[in-house]
Amino acid sequence: MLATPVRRFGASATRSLATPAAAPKHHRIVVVGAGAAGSSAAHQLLASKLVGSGEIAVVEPSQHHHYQPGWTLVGAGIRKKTDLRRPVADILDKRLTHYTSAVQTFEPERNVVNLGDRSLSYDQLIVCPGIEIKIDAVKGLRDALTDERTPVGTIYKYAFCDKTWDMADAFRGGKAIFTQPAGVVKCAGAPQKIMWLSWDLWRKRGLLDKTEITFATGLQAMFGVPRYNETLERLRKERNIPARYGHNLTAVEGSEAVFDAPNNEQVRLPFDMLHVTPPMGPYDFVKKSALANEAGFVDVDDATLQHKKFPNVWSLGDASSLPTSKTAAAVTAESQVLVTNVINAMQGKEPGAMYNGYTSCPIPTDHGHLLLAEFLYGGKPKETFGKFINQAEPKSYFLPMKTRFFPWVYFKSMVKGTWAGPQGWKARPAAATIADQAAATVSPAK
Ligand code: UQ1
Repeated sequence: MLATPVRRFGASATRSLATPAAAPKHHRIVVVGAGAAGSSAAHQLLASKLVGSGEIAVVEPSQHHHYQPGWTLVGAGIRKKTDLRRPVADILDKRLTHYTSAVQTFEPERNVVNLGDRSLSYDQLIVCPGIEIKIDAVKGLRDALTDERTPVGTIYKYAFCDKTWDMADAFRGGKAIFTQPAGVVKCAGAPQKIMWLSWDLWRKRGLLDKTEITFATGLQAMFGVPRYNETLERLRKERNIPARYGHNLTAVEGSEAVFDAPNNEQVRLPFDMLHVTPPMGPYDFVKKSALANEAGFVDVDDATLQHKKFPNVWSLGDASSLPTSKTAAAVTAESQVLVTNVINAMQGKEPGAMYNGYTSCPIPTDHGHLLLAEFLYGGKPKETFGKFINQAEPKSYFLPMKTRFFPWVYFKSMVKGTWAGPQGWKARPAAATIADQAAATVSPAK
C-alpha cells in the first residue's frame, strides 16, 4: 500500500484551493431501489448479457429486502416475519454494484443521481424506490403503534405486523375496526385480507357473538373491480360486518378512532382493537424532483414505462405513475416490459413492449379460501385460470399459492428476474433473444 503523500501546502493554503467535486461515477444503468421492482429488473438486465459486471448500479440504503405480501400472513399468525426477509446484499448478484446510501436528488438534465456522499451518472435510469407509509399523517398513530399495551397495529410495517397478530390472538370480543384510507396504497386488498383472516380466527374461537367488526374505508366500495366487489360485498353482508364507506382515519385518541366522514362530518368510533392502513405516498426525494407528476409519482407512459420528459428514465413498481393496483404481481409484468424497452433504447431503438396494466390481488377470505383477483387497466378481468374456473369465487386450492408458493417462488426466482408471474418461469427469453441478436454490441466487463 502506498504511504499517505506528504502534504505540500499548509492548512491555510489547502483551504484556499477549491476542491473540485469528484466526477460522478458512471454506470450504464442506475437502478434506484432493490425491492421487488428493482431487483427483478436489475437481474433481468444482467441476464440479457448486454451489460456486464459493474455496469449496473443498484442504489438501496435498506439493509433488508422484505417480502411485503407476506406481512398479511404474519398479522394472521400464519408466517413468521423473520422468514420473509433477506439481507439486500444476499439478494443482489455480485456483478451488480450496490450503493448503500440514499438518493438525495435527481438531475435528469445532466443524467446524474446524487447520493449525498457521491454522485452517479448513467445512460439509462430506472426509478423504483417504492412509496412511503405515512404513519405520522394520522395524529397519534405512531405512539399508539409503538405502545405495546395499546391495541393498534398495522400489517404495512415490518415493526408492527406481528403486533397485529398478538392483538388478534389476545382479542376476547368487543369492537374491532379495520381501516383503509382514501388515496393510493400498495396492495389495496390487504386492509380487508387481514380483516377476513381475523374474522375467521374469532369465528373458530366462538367470539363472534360478542364481537362487532367494522370496515371503515375512505373508498366507496370493498374493491375497485365490480366483478370481485360483488363477491366481497356479499361476504361482508353474510358476515354481518358493517362498512363505513367514505370514512378516512385522521386520528387515534386513546381508545377512539377519529374519521373524516361524508358531509364534512367527524365520526368518532370506540375500539377494543384497531387495524390501521396508513395513508401512503411518494417519497419526498421523488416528489420534489423533476421526474414527478403532480401527485409525486414518477411520470411514465402507461404502456412503455418510459418517462414522459426524459427518454432515458424509466419507472416501475409502487413509485411509478402507472394507473394500476400496486402489487408484486404487477411487477412480474411491468419488469419484463421495462427491461425489453430499456434494452431497445440501449440499441437506439424505440420502445416496443407495452404493459397492459396486469395486476393481481390474492385475497384470503378465510383461513381456507382465496379469491384470486386478476385484472388489467380499467379493471378489466384477465384471469389466468379463468377458462377452467370462476376466479370471482374464493377457492380452497388457491390458498396455498398465497401462503406457500408465492413466498417461495419470490425469493427463489422473482427477485432473480426469472419469474414472469402468470407466464411462469420465462422472464429471461425476451432479453436473451435481443442480446443474442446484438452480441456484437456486448461491452467488456469493467
Ligand atoms: C405472482 O407471480 C406473484 O409473485 C410471486 C405474486 O406474489 C405476490 C402474486 O400474488 C401473484 C398473483 C402472481 C401471479 C401469478 C399467478 C400464477 C397468477
